[in-house]
Amino acid sequence: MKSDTKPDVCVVGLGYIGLPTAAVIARAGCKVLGLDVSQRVVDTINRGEIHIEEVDLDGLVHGVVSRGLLSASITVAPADVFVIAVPTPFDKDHAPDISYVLAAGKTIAPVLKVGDVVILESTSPVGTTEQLRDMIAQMRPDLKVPGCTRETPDIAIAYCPERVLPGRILEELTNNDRSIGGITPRCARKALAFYKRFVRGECVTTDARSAEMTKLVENAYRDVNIAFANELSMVADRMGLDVWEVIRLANRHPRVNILSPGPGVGGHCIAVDPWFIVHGAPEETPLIRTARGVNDGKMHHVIRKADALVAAHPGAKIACLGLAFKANIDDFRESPARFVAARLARKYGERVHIVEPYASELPIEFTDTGAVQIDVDEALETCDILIVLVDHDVFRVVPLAERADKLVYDTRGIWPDQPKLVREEPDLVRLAS
Ligand code: SAJ
Repeated sequence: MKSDTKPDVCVVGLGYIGLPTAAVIARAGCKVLGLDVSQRVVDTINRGEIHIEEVDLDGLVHGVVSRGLLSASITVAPADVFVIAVPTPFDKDHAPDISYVLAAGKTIAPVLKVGDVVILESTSPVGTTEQLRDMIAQMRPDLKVPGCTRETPDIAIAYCPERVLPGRILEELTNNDRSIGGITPRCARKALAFYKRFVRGECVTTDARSAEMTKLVENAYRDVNIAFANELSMVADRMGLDVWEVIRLANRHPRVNILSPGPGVGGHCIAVDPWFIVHGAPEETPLIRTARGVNDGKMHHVIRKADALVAAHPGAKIACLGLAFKANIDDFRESPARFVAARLARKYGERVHIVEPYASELPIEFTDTGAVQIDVDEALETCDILIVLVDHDVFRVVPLAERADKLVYDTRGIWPDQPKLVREEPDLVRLAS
């Protein structure tokens, strides 16, 4: 890669991370080719449109596509820097599946040339970047690859995890600090020079394995801390206490900062990544494993409590507020709210009403349940019981006067002034236990 000119970049995988990343790199003036296996995705992007929702992404993609800086294809082409941002799911035994990463490596290997930089961004179990390197070495015996040669390698390979928060991706892609782990220090320096083109946050170099573990640790840390909050909420239910009040007071201690309980942990990162650590060191991870169990268990606790509440009020009209996996986004993947609402819809049918301002229609599992989608105003006018599953701002701002006579099960603690909360019905807590 010539240091004086802007590198041509190929981003493999145009999903929630790959597409915003490609767009931000293009905005920095690099010519970017986005690769995806879906022709539909490729066509959408080449029209200057997007297939995912993210704040301000539509305008950015439209701009860089129309300026000729970003294009998409299902066929690889030579570039100077390759950024791999493909999914790394796990199987039914929670074992990580890195086949998409290796498939991406297989795709780019034939076009690699001397001077190229390959960067893996996908959340990956420790050792994946080395496996990617081994695969490239196998496919391209003509290239000297880092860690496998005593001479100066022909290419650089590094791991640099994304750490952006859905809903704030564009801002965080630019402003967050980055950990850049090279297979060798030289690889890290090459990748660093690339990230410096579009990242304003600090870029810290390390080795590839440490960077892989860092990403997993960040999400496991959050999972464990959310589990603590969720466990407290179940203890508080048992004791008839308001967990929000207890947390508010405890957080006044200068060294205590308890997170917020909710209906469980959703999304595709925090509920997944801790398993990569557990899988790598099963004997040494009782805490991380237990936290996963607590957070999954919290969803079932909410289901039992909501079910007991609805069953105890025959004829009452129920509104489930929210389906998204967290506040103010339209992402419904792995969402505990969606799961809880669907369970109620299947059991109680037309008594159940779903309020989700970020969904134009209800997800497939609500079909034929009898449950219907209504807006928040109609819910406030017509429903007797409100079950708050997501802390969308549009719910948070509902004034007390409009909900004072409702029976509320608030799993997110958005209405601390609510007079009739479910926790005040001790029989329900007993039923839910
Ligand atoms: N949640 C709670 N209580 C809280 C905080 C979150 O119940 O106090 C729930 C949310 O409602 C949601 C889930 O946890 O269901 C996850 O939400 P989140 O906002 O904690 O995280 P994600 O999944 O949107 O993004 C995370 C972020 N990781 C960390 O904060 C350590 C993000 O920076 C990562 O880039 C992203 O995972 C990822 O891609 O790995």
